[in-house]
Amino acid sequence: MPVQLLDGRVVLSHPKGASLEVLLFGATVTSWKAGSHRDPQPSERLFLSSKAVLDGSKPVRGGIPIVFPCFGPPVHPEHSRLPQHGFARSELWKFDSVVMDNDAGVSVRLTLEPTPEIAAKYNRPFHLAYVLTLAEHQLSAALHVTNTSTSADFPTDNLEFQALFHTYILAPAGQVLISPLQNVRYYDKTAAAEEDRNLARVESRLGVDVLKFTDSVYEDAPQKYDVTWPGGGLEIKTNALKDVVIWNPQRDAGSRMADMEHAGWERFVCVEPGYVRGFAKAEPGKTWIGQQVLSVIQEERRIT
Ligand code: TA6
Repeated sequence: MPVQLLDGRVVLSHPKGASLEVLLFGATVTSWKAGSHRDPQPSERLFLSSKAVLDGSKPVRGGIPIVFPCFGPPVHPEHSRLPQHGFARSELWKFDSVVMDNDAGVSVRLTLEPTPEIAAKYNRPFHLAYVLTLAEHQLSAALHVTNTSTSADFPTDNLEFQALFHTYILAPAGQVLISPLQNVRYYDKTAAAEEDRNLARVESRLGVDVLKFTDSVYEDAPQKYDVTWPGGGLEIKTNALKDVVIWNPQRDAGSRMADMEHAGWERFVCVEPGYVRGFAKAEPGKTWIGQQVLSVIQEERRIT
């Protein structure tokens, strides 16, 4: 059964063994299993905390939460009533359709439209569609943001938003390197002083590690990344997601998170493609599409 609708989640099964699970809650991917040429046996590629809350009462700690319409604490006036990272990851999405089901891949579409609860905190007309496509060694996630405004009722017709895939990659945090980010401008959110958090820095490293508490927002980044470690890795390609966040809380911050399993910070790196510096815009009736494509790296790639 390539697509199964089970209690509040959708399970995709590729004919060659890969699989994907996504909760209707937040349209949160909670599992992606894929093999490689070297090791065809599918294995889990995403981190999901064993303490993650999956009953819809809070965002999921792990997998791929969707961040929309704001990243971090809201700064846009239209987002002032929203929680950190917006509402998309905390709302119940609808299963819309099976988009593709063949040997090339299995693809489904989930949707989210304004509910009274959403409108009470975010009074903008919008439509979200999320298209997930599972291939043998690859996962594509595409967020379609449509500005359904047809009138000039609002101060500005354009829909202004931020969007990001908060991807928890299962990886040995003590050995993982992310490249290429050398010479890219970034902002260090771990800095104590606000002025230091807002200070534009330039990455000097060939490969970025997360050996210490890391929360870095890279701006106008390459939109293609290798996340590698001895014996494994993922390649990430993106469209329209000009920025990327690298995050690992490490022990101090991680141990204070109620839904972070003990020493969970040792088992993942968050590599989060997004549009988070400034705001993406969709004109009335137009649709913006942000996509990430995760591929299992088939050969040894190390940054020397
Ligand atoms: O993407 C990094 C980040 O913004 C960190 O600052 C940290 O807050 C992380 O997201 C997790 O946020 P959450 O709201 O899911 O606990």
